[in-house]
Amino acid sequence: MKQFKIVILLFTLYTASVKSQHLEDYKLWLKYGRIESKTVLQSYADLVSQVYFPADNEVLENAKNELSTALPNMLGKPVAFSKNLAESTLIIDRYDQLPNALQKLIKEDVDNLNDEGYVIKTVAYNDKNISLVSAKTNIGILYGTFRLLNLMQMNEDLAGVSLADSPKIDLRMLNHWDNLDRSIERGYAGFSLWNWQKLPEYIDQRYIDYARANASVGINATVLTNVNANALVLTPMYLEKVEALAKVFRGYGIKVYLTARFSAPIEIGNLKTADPLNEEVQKWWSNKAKEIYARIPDFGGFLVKANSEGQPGPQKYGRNHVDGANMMATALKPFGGNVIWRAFVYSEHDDTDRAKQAYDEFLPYDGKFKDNVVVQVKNGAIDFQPREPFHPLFGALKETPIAMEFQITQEYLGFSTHLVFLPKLFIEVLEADTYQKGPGSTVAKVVDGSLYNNAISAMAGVSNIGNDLNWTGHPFAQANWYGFGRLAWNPYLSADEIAEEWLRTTYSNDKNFIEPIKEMMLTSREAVVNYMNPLGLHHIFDTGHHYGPGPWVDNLSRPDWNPIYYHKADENGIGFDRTDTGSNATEQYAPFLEKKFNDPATTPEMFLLWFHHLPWDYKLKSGNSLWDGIALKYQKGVDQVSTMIATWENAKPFLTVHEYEEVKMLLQIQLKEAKWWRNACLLYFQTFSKRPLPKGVEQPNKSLEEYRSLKFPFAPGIRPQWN
Ligand code: BDP
Repeated sequence: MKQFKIVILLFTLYTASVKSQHLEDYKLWLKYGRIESKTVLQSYADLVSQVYFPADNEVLENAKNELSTALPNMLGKPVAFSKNLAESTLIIDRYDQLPNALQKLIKEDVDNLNDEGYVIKTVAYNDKNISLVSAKTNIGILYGTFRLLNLMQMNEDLAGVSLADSPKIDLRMLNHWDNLDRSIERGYAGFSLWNWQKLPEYIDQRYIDYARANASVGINATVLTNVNANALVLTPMYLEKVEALAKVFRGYGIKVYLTARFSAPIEIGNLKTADPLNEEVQKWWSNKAKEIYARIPDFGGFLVKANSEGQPGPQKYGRNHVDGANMMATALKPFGGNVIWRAFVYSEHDDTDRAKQAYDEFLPYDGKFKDNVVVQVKNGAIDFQPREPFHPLFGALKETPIAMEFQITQEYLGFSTHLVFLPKLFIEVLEADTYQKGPGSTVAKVVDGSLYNNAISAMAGVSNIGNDLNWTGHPFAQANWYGFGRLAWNPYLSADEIAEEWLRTTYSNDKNFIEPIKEMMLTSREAVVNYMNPLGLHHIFDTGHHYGPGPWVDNLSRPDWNPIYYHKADENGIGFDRTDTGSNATEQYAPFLEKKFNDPATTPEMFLLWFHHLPWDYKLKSGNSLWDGIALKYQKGVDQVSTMIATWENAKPFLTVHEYEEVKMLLQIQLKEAKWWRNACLLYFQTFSKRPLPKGVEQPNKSLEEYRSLKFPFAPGIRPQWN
């Protein structure tokens, strides 16, 4: 009997620990684990021995709560809050509240901050060193508090800290492609967080934790609904629910936006038209704005996908994007709201190269939008591929604020089963030089508004968040949410810094763990390019769901939905000729780049087949033929995943069983799928190249027919009914 009890006890303890390990995933990079180093612990204990933190509003209370939860976890004892500023060792307060003597000590730093920035500084005050977190605004204090905790999680030496930081981009937004039925278009981490049925009464703890996580990296806006929009979200029944979410998020400096379906006046307003020049329609939108702002005074505005992939828009009435966007902008203007108008357009009635269409359509509108309109452009001209040259509208639109749209959810990068560190991709685009105002006109400078002095700057990321226990499906996909937020705050950060911060706060501060795992993260993006879309290949994904390879697909209703449109493989060679002998998409870039991209010899090889159709025996820089080069890249991608597996195995001693196992299993899937990509693509392209696989490339173990016959009717994230 006694033995039996012990077994039960052990089992209970075991299941409890497994459960709590899973719950660790939920905490994201805000784990606040106990600090192990005795010296660090002591120095932090001194730092926080008495904390002055008056909190007289919700944002400050949230900051103070974060501190009250985090510090005891990290330091092992409760926080000693004090009302006595003079005796405190850590002072967290708004600048305008500080005594003059303290203000003087940080005046210069504070003067240089913008409204969301903060200062963290050690200063000599009353004959002793104290630490100060200050800002011009409450939200600055919240960001400063999160940063302090972040530095502590990384065991940074805070003794002489002097740091002043402000976000470089105004709107740092997540775009949720969440539907009202809680499915998520291109979502791979479960269902939508927004539980519409239980709202507005039931406030899920997840809403709060979502807001905390966002605020901790500076994300300050969220679009709750899918760009393929449903007008119902604009009806009173849903607005009441949106209001409840906005109330939670407000306390963390996050503004709510909604997607606005262009035909909403017809669908929910009983009007006969949605013509933007019709007075009734204009009045309807103005009233709608008024109704929303009555509930949500800090409502951010609308995100609109119009006349794109079947979505309604102004063109139905013979009007254009400017008419549509400005009509909504007029409605929102009195309340301070913005219109984020997407430029993701390409038409089935236009046989121009799809990569050219958005530029052709939007460039003539430059300078014509109202001042509360931002045009949102995807990072590349096609569609969130593993690698694309930057979208030519960046730098070309000179008088229109242009928002960067990245995709954090991995629609084209292995869903939530592949470990791919996306900041590498984001930074490659941000660092690209547009040359539109001479050398150094980087995409980052366009996006942060500094190149053309735009009044609003914005960066959006299509969210990878769902109701999976770990939020993002793959534990390492959390790093992509984190990294997006960090880059939206500061688009000049390096991938190395971001990976290191995330690893330290999520897993461990041990160098022996961090270095190899960081390396694994940093190479993971190139690996996925290699095993999916090497040398500039793109959009060769299987139909609809985009799960796995489908380079052979040629039967979709629109030519530009078919992979064969993009790779153009034939017996003579492979690639899309976008030079002056082909679609001439190169002319949309600044002359320096146009020239460079027109010549295969000066085109970076990573974009070779994006811009050129080349013979199979074209000689690459390595000396290999194009065919051999493609095959070797596919093999390299597979080998890189094998290396990732070995690296992860070596990290086992630093990980809990759960942490180790979950990523190990996912990496096995990634390896299987990398091989699938390699085999399927090479077998298919070989039908044109008619050449053997070069030495070093593994022979596929299945036939092309077997790969072609695979069907995935239930692949996740597939488009539901769009209406
Ligand atoms: C494509 C997605 C589709 C989105 C579209 C968009 O496949 O689900 O609706 O982008 O961004 O990549 O509007």
